[in-house]
Amino acid sequence: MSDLKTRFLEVYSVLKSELLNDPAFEFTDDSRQWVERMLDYNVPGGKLNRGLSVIDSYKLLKEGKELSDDEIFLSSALGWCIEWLQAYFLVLDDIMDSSHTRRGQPCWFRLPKVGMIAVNDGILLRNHIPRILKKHFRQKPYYVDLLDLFNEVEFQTASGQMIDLITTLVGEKDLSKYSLPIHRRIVQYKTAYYSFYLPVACALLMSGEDLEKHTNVKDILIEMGTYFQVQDDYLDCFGAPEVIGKIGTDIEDFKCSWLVVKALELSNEEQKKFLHENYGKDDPASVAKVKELYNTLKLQDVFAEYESKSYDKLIKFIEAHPSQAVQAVLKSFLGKIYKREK
Ligand code: DMA
Ligand code: MG
Ligand code: MG
Ligand code: MG
Repeated sequence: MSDLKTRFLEVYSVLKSELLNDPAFEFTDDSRQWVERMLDYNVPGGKLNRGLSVIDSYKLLKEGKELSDDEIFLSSALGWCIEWLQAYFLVLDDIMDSSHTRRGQPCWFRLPKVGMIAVNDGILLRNHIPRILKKHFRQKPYYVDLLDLFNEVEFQTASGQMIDLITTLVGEKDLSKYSLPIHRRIVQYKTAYYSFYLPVACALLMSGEDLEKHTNVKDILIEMGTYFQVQDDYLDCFGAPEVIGKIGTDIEDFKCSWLVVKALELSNEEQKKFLHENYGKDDPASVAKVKELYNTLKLQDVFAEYESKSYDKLIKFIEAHPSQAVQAVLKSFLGKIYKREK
């Protein structure tokens, strides 16, 4: 494991133990154990890309200068706030998407002892973020901006989740309303802001930058986040569950996935009818039929082409940016996700 990742994980232990001894609540042994198990189950088990990229980005913004212990701790703490935000959204997302597994284990709400307590655990995860920020950033000149940033991005993400969910309303299942612009709107809000803009924005604030001056960086990151969620949609169907750690449910859930939008674009009338008949049904035979059509339409090739085109487009965008340090941040981010399999 890289040194930075080891340090990052050490910061998790520190933050966890602070939260488990938060004087604002009188913990009992039972409640402390519950929160500890809930955190360990939901917060650190992912790829940690979002969290680690705060430290990476901060380092690149400092033009490679060695970071002090304090700077490593603070950028890691911000990274963990994003991982906490992600854990909060995922715990609730898995309930709403009726998912079964996440990060190679059953979804939290699927554990017999947990069930709908997971809803409150999600709320608790969300509440831990301002606790962490207050403890470690209260005296910083950028504290208010940090709080504001997390609030803005959370609002955008929750709104994205809302449009993701209301497009699939039972009783109004109508594939003909699905299109690329609708897909784009959903994924920008539900994924791109918190996964791509937020880590870099945290690093910029820590470096003393004014976020208002970096709208072009934001635009590039939103574009990158859109590409990332198209990959997620692709992997939901074509990824290996043992590699991505989750079993796809987009077809069953009638999601406005990039794949179904492309399938609709490429289908003839007969294939469209077939898709209307089988998409959004929670039975394995219908799911298999949809996947069969995806194969007939060669969606894997269509995706491969989209992927390389997106990459070229993003590189061009990035290279048009005036700052070499910012270019390095963005390229490092893109390098981590290009052709990802998980
Ligand atoms: C999830 O989109 C977005 C958020 C904000 C959690 P998704 O349901 O496609 O994610 P996953 O495939 O990981 O369940
Ligand atoms: Mg989901
Ligand atoms: Mg979802
Ligand atoms: Mg998905």
